[in-house]
Amino acid sequence: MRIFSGIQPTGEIHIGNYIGAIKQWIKLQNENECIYCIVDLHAITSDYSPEELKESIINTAIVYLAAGIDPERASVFVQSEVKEHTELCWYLNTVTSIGELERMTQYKEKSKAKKKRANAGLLNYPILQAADILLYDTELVPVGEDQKQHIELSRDIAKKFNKHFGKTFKIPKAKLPEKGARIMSLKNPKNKMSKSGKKGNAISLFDDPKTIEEKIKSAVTDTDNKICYDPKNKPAISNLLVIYSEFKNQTVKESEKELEGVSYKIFKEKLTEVLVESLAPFRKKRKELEKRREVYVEEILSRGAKRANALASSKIVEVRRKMGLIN
Ligand code: AQP
Repeated sequence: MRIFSGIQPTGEIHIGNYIGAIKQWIKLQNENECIYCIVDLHAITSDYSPEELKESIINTAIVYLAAGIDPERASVFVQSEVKEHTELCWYLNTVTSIGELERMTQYKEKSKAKKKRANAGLLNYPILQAADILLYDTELVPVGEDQKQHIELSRDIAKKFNKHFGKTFKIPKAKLPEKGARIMSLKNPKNKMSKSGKKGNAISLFDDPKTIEEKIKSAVTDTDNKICYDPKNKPAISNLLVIYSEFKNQTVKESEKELEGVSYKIFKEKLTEVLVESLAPFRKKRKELEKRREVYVEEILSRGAKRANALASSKIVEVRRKMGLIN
């Protein structure tokens, strides 16, 4: 199967991004044709510093590789290096209604924070995402739960285009992890763990042991001292329990059994230990990759872009032809 997914180079990648997206990517790369993109054109819809963007793009590539993406099995590339993404985005604009875009939760949340100053890119973001996905005849899109609505819209856009211009695009499906599709903030379990969230809300993939310990120590818990999975009544502990289970590679049921009768204090110590141990190889790998960023990492991105370009350029010819444009 053809798989496509991406992450924005907008900050420190956290364990929510890992559990929701990257962990799935790693599993899928063994038996599928995987394309993992660094979506820099999405990132520029938020406030950003042009001086820091390039650095952030390469850092995101390093995260992919350090976390376990194998460039021999998957193509890793930067979105803006394949121009067909923006070209297809324009074509798809013409089959997408403004009403559909205004209904998107992410747009509503992000534009609310901006009041009247929200840029048009924020509204059109899901069309570019649809272009990213449809350009590669993608069948599966491994993402966290927050992106489910955008993938639904990509499906609708593809169906509309196909109806109008004849069968052109595959209809992609979102793939969410069974558990951990929405890892919550350590500071407030009602909010999603996020790169742009409150300080201490997220654990970065490269946090050092001391930082992990401090963040887990100050993570909010629920009343009473029982460790069980009950997201409605015990959202904070349920969230920590999911994180614990994901890094121990065991089911939540198995974790509940293991932690029966254990206090919150001891649970937090155990969680810290598991995170420190699990994230240590990522820190080590990143250190090695940092030294090779100019040659090795950039070479991987350039190879990935070539491969993506080959697929994208033949698809865009088909799209232009179907739309009656001159090739
Ligand atoms: N808390 C989360 N739990 C599970 N999955 C998550 N994802 C994000 N947060 C969680 C998944 O990670 C992938 C990449 O996300 P993105 O870079 O496109 O941006 P995002 O969803 O907007 O992530 P952040 O961390 O919340 O960034 P900011 O703060 O910049 O908006 C996606 O598959 C997403 O579902």
